[in-house]
Amino acid sequence: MKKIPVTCALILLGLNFLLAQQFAIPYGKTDKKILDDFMNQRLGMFIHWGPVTLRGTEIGWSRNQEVTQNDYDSLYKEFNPVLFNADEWVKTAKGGGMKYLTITAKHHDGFCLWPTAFTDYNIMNTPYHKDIVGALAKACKKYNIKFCIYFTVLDWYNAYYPSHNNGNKEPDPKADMNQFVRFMKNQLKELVQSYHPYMLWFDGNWEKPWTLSYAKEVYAYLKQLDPEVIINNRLGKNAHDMLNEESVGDYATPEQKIGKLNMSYPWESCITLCNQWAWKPNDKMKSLKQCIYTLASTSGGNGNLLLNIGPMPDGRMENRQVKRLKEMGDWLRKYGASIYSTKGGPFIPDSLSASTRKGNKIYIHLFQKKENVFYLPPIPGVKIVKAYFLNGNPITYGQDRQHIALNLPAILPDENDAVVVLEMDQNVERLPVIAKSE
Ligand code: JFZ
Repeated sequence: MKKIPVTCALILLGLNFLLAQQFAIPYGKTDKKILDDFMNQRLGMFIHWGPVTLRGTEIGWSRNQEVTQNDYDSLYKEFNPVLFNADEWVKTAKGGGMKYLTITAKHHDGFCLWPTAFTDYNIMNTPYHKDIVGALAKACKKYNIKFCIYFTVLDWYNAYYPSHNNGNKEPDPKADMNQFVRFMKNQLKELVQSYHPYMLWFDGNWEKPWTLSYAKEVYAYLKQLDPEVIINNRLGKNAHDMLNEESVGDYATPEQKIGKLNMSYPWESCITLCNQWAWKPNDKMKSLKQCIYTLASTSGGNGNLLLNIGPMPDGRMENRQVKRLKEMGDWLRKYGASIYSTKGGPFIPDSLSASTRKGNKIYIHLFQKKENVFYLPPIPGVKIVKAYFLNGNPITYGQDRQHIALNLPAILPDENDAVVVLEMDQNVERLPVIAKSE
């Protein structure tokens, strides 16, 4: 008789422990299902845009540097991107295989691309006089692309914010952070309620005036406005490429680098197609191979890629960049099964290859051929039952206790990333990660 309650208690204790394990990471409050869905998208388009493109210098950062503060802050009076066409941008994203789009509604320079009621420094006071954020939100809905908003915390233009320049050491005595946070919440409420973003991409969290307690306050405020909105980790104060107890937000944001393989929390690398975030004439552009390598390697590390485009001051995206995205889209239309809705691993990615997996399939992304045989470590207890290139070409293989060996053809069937499918004798999505010894 006594044994039953004890067993019950033990089971309950065990359950509790399991639950506690699962929810032990207090960084975000967004449903796991929503975040899993976000991570299935794998590729999004980042857009950095604003009046600064009239000078071709970096958004926010060139204020008071290459461009004088006065000049920078007056550029909006000339900003008239008459060739802006939201449908075109969104179609470009879609054709590039991108599943979501993130626009800089407000960057560090404080200029707002939507008709905010809380500052005059916005698109309605430019000669263009039309809501850019709204137009993009609408076009995204039309083409089934998830619409997301970039919003900076630090705002060097706003009088309430204590620093008015990059590197301002002395806080403005007239500034008032409590007022600023009120202003920020008002703007965020506007954005959430007018455009219903799928995700909010915060930034500019590193300056002193912004504290962890403000971050928690704003996170809670947003979750009360929309419990489903996804929020990146740049509200909190910890390093961008990490997610831990000190983070506020749902996923990590390594910048200008491919994130490390990580199966335990969501992450998204943000990387520019050219060098500058905002448009720069004749900026160096990444090759198609680099783009595909970057995408396959982020997927291989179990992360997303937010690939940035800087549109021109007249409202168009550069032809060569649009063409590059189209080429990525063409690759994805052939090989998308090895990217979308996959998990990273089980093998740790490197410069030669990355792997992704779904169900009983492992996709090996081969970026280059070094030797005639490509070796992988064996997977304990798991066997290959079939192998072929994703484009249909055959491949022969061997497997024993020491290794998996793929016999490569003279020339790989895709010069950017030839994908080999390994069909395994069981589901491999939860296999532990395996290090490759090079
Ligand atoms: C930030 C922005 O400043 C940048 O303009 C862009 O929007 C990117 C996506 O995010 O990048 C940073 C963040 C921090 C530093 C530099 C760039 N920093 O602390 O030097």
